[in-house]
Amino acid sequence: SSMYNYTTDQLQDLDTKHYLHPFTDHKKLAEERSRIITRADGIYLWDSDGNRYLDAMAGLWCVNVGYGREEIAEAVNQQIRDLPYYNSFFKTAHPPAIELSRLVCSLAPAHLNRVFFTGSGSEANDTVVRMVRFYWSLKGLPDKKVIISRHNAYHGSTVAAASLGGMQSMHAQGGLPIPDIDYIGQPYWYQDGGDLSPDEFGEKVADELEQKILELGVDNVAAFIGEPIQGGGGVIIPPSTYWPRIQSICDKYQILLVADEVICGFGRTGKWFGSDYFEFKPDVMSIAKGLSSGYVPIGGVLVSDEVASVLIDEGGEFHHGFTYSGHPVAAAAAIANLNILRDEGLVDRVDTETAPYIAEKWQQLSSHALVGEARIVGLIGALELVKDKTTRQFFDDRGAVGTLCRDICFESGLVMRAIEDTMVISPPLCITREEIDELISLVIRCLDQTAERMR
Ligand code: PXG
Repeated sequence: SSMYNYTTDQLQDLDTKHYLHPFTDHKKLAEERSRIITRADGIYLWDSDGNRYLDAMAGLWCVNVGYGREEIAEAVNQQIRDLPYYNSFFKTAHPPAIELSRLVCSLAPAHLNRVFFTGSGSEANDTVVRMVRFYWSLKGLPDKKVIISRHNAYHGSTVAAASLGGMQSMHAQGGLPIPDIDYIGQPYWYQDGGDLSPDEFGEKVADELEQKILELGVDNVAAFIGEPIQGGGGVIIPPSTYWPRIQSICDKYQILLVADEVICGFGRTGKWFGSDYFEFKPDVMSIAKGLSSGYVPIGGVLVSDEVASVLIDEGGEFHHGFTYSGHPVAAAAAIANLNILRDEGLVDRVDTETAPYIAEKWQQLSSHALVGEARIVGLIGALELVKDKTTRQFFDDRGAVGTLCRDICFESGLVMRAIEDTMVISPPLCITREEIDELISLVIRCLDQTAERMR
């Protein structure tokens, strides 16, 4: 970007010299060099050489309203002028944090009426760990500490959030998980379902929660946490039997049900929240990403009236908070963003128009030789690239074909993420039918080229 007065080459050199990237092998990156993104509009990105990309990932599953919304720029600009920073510690507050809490609670399920703000989804999940344990200690049950999560879940990268996550590669670095986190299987029918039907498999993996509670002893279990649809794990869309069964097990043993709505929240599924889509009732909900469409970092934790009443009536001070909890500029961005989502009816439009439109075309991709399964809900979808479609057998060198396909996508002007050999999309919710047509034809072209280059 001209603002920085560097050539692409210079930027890539400086990048290699100084910038440590998230989740990156820097030795490899130094050889391949970074793609420098300089601007964006709607669903498109441009790099420093002027190449255009259709961003089918909405950044990192977050730019729900699309790029370039003036209303958010204006709101942020005005807020920086009025009050760029103040905190909510020590009996203070400010209009943007208050208005955002009202607005978020008005959009959330009716029984969730209080929200704690953080700077990210990871901080939200760290907050969840402390909050649910505090909740049970206030109820006189301090042994109820274990939070049950799922293998291959992604809940963030801070110490507690990475512990909640079920990624072995993350646990291996830095001595995680922290104590009192446990895991059950994930509802990944395509990989793990064997001969069971998806619905049978959904019940079977949900029942692992009951077995785990009995194994640990219900007196030791605080909560279950899950993403309504696992995003980073590969867009794992659970069978329809899964969430009702999880809900009934949480009810039966009276443990808290935590929905990590960081990806599914704010319209991704065509409903405001993933728990609305799957019709379950979380006691606690973590949010981030679509809350501000990623324009400015912000996350949060919503709690039910029941949880709030215990924390507030019995809790005294909760020794927890961030300098940037309820940051006024982030709050102003989030308010402008949520007003766009609501006033333009973007969530309904996904539900009634664009999701059905893309779903039909997405399903047709399963006839491609490489594609074992095409699945999609709302505007979050996946393609399983496999060696044998009839036996659901993955490639031996798992991940290689996905990486090849992702690189071909980039070369072709399409951003799709590869999670091993699962190609995923999560485009901005403002995507139009014409843009969906373009997305689908790019995907087909990239699949064809991937198949060709594998030969
Ligand atoms: N929960 C979920 C469900 C997430 O997807 C987080 C928590 C953590 O949020 P922060 O704001 O701390 O990053 C996330 C983040 C990917 C990928 O494509 C996904 C995320 C982040 C980075 C990469 O696998 N999701």
